[in-house]
Amino acid sequence: MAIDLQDTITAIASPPGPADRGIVRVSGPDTQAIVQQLFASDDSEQAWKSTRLPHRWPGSLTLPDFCRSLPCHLLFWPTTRSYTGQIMAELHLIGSTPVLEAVTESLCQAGARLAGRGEFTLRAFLSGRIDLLQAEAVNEVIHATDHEELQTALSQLGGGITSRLLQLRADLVALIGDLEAGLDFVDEDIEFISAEEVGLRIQRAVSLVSSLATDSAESHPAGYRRRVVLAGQPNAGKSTLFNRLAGEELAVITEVPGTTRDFVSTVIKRHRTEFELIDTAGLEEFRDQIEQQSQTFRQQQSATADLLIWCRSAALSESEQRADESMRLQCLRPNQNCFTVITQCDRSEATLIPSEAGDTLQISAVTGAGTEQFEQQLISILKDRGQARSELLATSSVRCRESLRQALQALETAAAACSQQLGDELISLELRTALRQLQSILGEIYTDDLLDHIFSNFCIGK
Ligand SMILES: Nc1nc2c(ncn2[C@@H]2O[C@H](COP(=O)(O)OP(=O)(O)OP(=O)(O)O)[C@@H](O)[C@H]2O)c(=O)[nH]1
Ligand SMILES: [Mg+2]
Repeated sequence: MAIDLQDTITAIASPPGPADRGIVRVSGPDTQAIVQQLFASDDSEQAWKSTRLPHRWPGSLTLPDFCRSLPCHLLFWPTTRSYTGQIMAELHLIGSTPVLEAVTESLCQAGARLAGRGEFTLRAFLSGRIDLLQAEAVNEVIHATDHEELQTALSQLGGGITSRLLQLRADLVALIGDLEAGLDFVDEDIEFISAEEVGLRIQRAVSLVSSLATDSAESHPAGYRRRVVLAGQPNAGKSTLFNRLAGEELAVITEVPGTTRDFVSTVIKRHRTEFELIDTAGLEEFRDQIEQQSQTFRQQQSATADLLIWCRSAALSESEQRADESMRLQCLRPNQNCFTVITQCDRSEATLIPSEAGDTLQISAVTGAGTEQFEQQLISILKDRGQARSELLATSSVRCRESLRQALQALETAAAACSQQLGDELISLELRTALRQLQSILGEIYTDDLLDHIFSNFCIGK
């Protein structure tokens, strides 16, 4: 995208189709010179041309191909204190598509250029009126499909998350300053800030970034169906449980360990909650190419699960249970949602424990014992996850996910360096990495390709 802020741009800013009122927007240094070729205000002095304050001016538009002038209100921002950070005008007139098209055409003949997608908001961003998170929110406010989405978009547009990130950025800059000032006096044993305070300030940063990182990792576009993956050792009873939940015999079940090779998936609907349930091969060492492929499938499905159900057979001995627990941990990705279910409980002497006892439930997919409780728990976990309102919009989450992860990693390394007294130089280096990631989240560091990607999803006129 070639970015030229010296061009004066114009576009229809109201939705397509007939309406009582339509809006044509103009922004750029020649706005006044261009608009005055078409517009005359009702006052004989044409005061709008000399004012320094934004104002609404009633008047009329004269277009070359129209025999009569059109009633029109001009909203004029004569300085850079406008949405785009440039001189800006809006012509509010009758919402007829041919009229609005004729107005933009005449404005182009008078020296403007047709704006590209999102170019007004792009200018707002480039002039520093809004940051990238707010720019993304503009589009989401327009396209919000429900109240929840609108609330998140409005809060992000209003700078809710931005102000917290700016505060964090300021804290990091100050902390780096304190640490690096001390480096110059290291021989004289002058300490600008105590190690305890450094640790506390890093922890504050970790807690904000880690909650945003979790938020963004779990954020999905509207209509996303969550994925629940059954995992565990061979013969743990995964496929039996899968078939019970599916209500039909979809997966092959045998007493031979390693029966499931490909993964099997089905969509389950319960109490207005819909999710995808996936049965995978048991976790084990592979001995041939087929097993290797099954393990790859299993690993891919587990890694992308929103919720992992770890199936552990009640028939395992205590030491086998401990080994099974380390396999579960090996299978989980960091911060992944998981709960363990003790399967085949009819094969063991153990008595059933009630669900309130934690996230470990005993069931038998053969007799049906505990399966109702299990389903209820599953649904309530999915509902909780679905209702947790994210602070970041899905589009921003996707863009910022990697930056948040790297920022968190750098902050955690800085915290560890601090507690192990590895030196201020190392801490400061990590904090600088975190700071760079924050800057790209806020859009202080960007590439033209990134801007192109974000603003190409906007409509023209916004
Ligand atoms: N008694 C009893 N047997 C069960 C139960 N669940 C599964 N089984 C039996 O355990 C064996 C293995 O069950 P599967 O469902 O195939 O186990 P899996 O975890 O899918 O096994 P792999 O596909 O090999 O990883 C079969 O013979 C099942 O009939 C249960 O709740 N009670
Ligand atoms: Mg199976």
